[in-house]
Amino acid sequence: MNPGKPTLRLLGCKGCGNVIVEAAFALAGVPLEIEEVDYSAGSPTRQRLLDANPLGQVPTLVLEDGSILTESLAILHHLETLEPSAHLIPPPGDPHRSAFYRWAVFIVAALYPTWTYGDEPAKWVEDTAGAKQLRESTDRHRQVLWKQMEEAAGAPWFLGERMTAVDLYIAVMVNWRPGRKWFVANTAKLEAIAKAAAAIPKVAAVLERNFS
Ligand SMILES: N[C@@H](CCC(=O)N[C@@H](CS)C(=O)NCC(=O)O)C(=O)O
Repeated sequence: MNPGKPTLRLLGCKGCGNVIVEAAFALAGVPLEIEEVDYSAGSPTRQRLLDANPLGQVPTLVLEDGSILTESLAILHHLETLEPSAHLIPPPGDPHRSAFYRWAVFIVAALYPTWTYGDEPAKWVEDTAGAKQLRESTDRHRQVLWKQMEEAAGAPWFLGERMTAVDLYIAVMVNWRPGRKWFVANTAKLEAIAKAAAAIPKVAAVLERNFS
């Protein structure tokens, strides 16, 4: 294999969850080709995404042999297998491993769905007033969850001395609703983690490409 040639292809869109994966790959020094897709109904690239991932979500990773890996945390695990020196997941025996799993799963299983169901509520609730309520309730619930994370956050990184993939989720997700000003006002520790991650040049380049 030519180490300079990207063999993995990430389907994603600007500013979406794939940014977490892009930042992790950049830190690990594993080449990745990005294919821009738009998951919205009616978009010309939606069918391409559905063919790869019937859930129609990004990130979706196409592996060297054409097989598909979905779910950001599963993709981060795969990266750790490819490049264990990335150290974005505490290895077996590390005292922070259980806390890593607790909070990484909290992010993907509790926090992430607040956007999944709140971003386009009309997809899930036909009635306009109900859709508005779903948007508002998921927005409210997300703030409760972020405050729970703030309570648990360490310094300088979420789990203490060593940066992990949890910090990358934070660095990307602070750019989504409720928006950066809310984090500055309400979650000083998470804001500091996001800033610290964004100060790492390889992460900064990915964030810049996606959020500027
Ligand atoms: N559990 C998934 C969530 C992925 C997700 O919800 N991605 C959003 C974009 S940030 C998406 O594709 N939304 C479109 C949809 O759910 O239809 C993960 O962790 O990768």
